[in-house]
Amino acid sequence: MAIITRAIRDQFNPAKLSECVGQVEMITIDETKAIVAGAHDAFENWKNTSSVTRGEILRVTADLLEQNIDTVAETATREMGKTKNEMIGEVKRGASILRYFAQEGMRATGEVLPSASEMKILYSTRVPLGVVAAITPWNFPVAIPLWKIAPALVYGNTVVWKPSIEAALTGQLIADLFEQAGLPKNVLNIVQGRGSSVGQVLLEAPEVKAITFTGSNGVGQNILNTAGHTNKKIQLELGGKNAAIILADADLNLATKLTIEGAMKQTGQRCTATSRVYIEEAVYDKALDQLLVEAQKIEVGVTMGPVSSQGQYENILAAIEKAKSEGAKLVFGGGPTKDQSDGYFIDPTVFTNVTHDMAIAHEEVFGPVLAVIKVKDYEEALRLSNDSEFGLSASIYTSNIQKAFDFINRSEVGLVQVNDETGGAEPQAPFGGVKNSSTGAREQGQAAKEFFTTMKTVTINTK
Ligand code: UN1
Repeated sequence: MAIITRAIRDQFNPAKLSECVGQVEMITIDETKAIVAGAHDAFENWKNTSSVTRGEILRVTADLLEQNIDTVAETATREMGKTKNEMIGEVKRGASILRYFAQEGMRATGEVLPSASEMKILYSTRVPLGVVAAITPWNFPVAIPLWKIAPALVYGNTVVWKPSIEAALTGQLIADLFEQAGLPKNVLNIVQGRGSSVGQVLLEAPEVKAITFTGSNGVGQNILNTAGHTNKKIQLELGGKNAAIILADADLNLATKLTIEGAMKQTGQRCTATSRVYIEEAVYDKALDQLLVEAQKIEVGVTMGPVSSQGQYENILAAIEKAKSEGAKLVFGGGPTKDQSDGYFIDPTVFTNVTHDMAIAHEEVFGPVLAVIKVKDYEEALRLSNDSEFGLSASIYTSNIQKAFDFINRSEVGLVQVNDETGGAEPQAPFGGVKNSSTGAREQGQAAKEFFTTMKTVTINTK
């Protein structure tokens, strides 16, 4: 028997770098290929299993997830740094995603259509694709995997899942829960390893019929370069540079509270995070004061966790330095948290005097950094907010219903919020963006079936 040597990775706590929280065994390229082949073999049986039964397994997984909420949340907190409170919220979200898609197993899969011929019965139905590769990030180690895996499974696909190596221990717990819930062997397969090796196998494998990915634009581009010319379906959820607009007639308490929350929640590590705010000049000074009061309330190490890794830490600090060197004015935070030197802690950071050409106004930071920009009026705010390569999410804070509807119509994003923060996603609602933020069908809600199934049209001649 061949001896397999697997690389071992030590996982460290980003809040306390001396603490090793576990080890991850990385699988080899050959093992990955064998797993993909196994998922391909398992497809036939799974596809022919009643969707009601498939849904029931998701429901049981939801129950198990809730029973294990503390372990899952704690593991994620220790390996990627999100606070325990944020993780508890995310695990609950994970359970509701599973429950929503469990119900899909009982919903209609098509339509009966009239035919031009009296003799014919015509209907459409949805069928699964085959093996789906799910490649997921560390920033939502439970919710994002589940909002890909749950619809993939309930619609009858088998899945090979590569979680980010930075959330590998949490990934293993989730995969184990599906197994405990009774998912047949090889239907969901977790593969632990680097994108450049294990991930690449998934992109190239002929058995893989669809790739769903959430992460950086760079990796998204590699997926398109590798698989874009094949007939694999591709769904990419990438970056954002989400804007909030605060108009003079806004409820400033609400607007400033939610803008800081939108920017700093999860240490700014959400593709939906608020990263620039345009404030009408009539209320600029007052709104800025209130933003800073809100920022002051954040307790780094308590209500705001560290950033997830050394790479994140260095990139965010470099973006802060660049903003300073380009002439933005630092009015809050601006570097590592002084008394928290044993982890990757960065102070919530706010810049003013930001001009549209500065990197901080248009490049994604993926950290706790907010750019504040004064505008003459709504039209200027709308124009600047739309002038971005990204188009994921945007917020407007106003009490003027015409302006709110105008913004709903004219903002170039996939998710638009009125008097609410830029982030958040409910399982029953479609999620995704336009421009460089997303490629392919929307995630979640009824939109998920666009990606995870294909249609079959059936004609029966009764004559
Ligand atoms: C949220 O805002 O709660 O990676 C969800 C991300 C997004 C999900 C955001 N795909 O941050």
